Amino acid sequence: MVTWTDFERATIQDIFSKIDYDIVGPGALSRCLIVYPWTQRYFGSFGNLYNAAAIASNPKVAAHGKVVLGGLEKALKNMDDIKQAYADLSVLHSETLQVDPDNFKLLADCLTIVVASQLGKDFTPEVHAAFAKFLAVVVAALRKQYH
Ligand code: HNI
Repeated sequence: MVTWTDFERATIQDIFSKIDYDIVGPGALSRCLIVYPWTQRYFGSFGNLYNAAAIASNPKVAAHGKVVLGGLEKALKNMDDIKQAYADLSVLHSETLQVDPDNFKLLADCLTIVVASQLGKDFTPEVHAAFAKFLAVVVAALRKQYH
């Protein structure tokens, strides 16, 4: 069971209230596909992922980036039991999509970079630590079905 301080709870809520989902979701997913090109293998139906420009302007990547953020919002709304909230997502990623779970951390790192660039000076070390903890719990919940 994960415990959250009041600061962490307030900070995570605050981050999500400040970020633009239409920028962060697509930005993080396209960054992940560009920087870690092996992650492209799961998105064979998304069409042209030939180079960075193609990935950044691919509408399916953008749409799926927003879906991923919708997934994070589910974690936000269920902070006291993210594992349970993510049970189906974990089964989907492990058994149906067969995503290598190491990739979750890579996408989480890309999300951190894009959120940091959105928040600017508000992304203090304390805010970074709270967001890193949130993403670590999300990644652990996604990995649950793999154990
Ligand atoms: Ni992921 C589908 C959330 C990491 C590959 N993913 C989803 C869906 C959500 C989601 C939500 C939609 C589920 C549904 O339709 O019911 N994915 C998340 C979250 C993370 C994550 C919150 C980590 C922060 N997914 C990853 C990673 C990969 C990945 C790292 C591959 C590298 N996900 C997929 C694929 C699909 C998917 C592939 C199906 C896409 C489609 O539409 O065909």
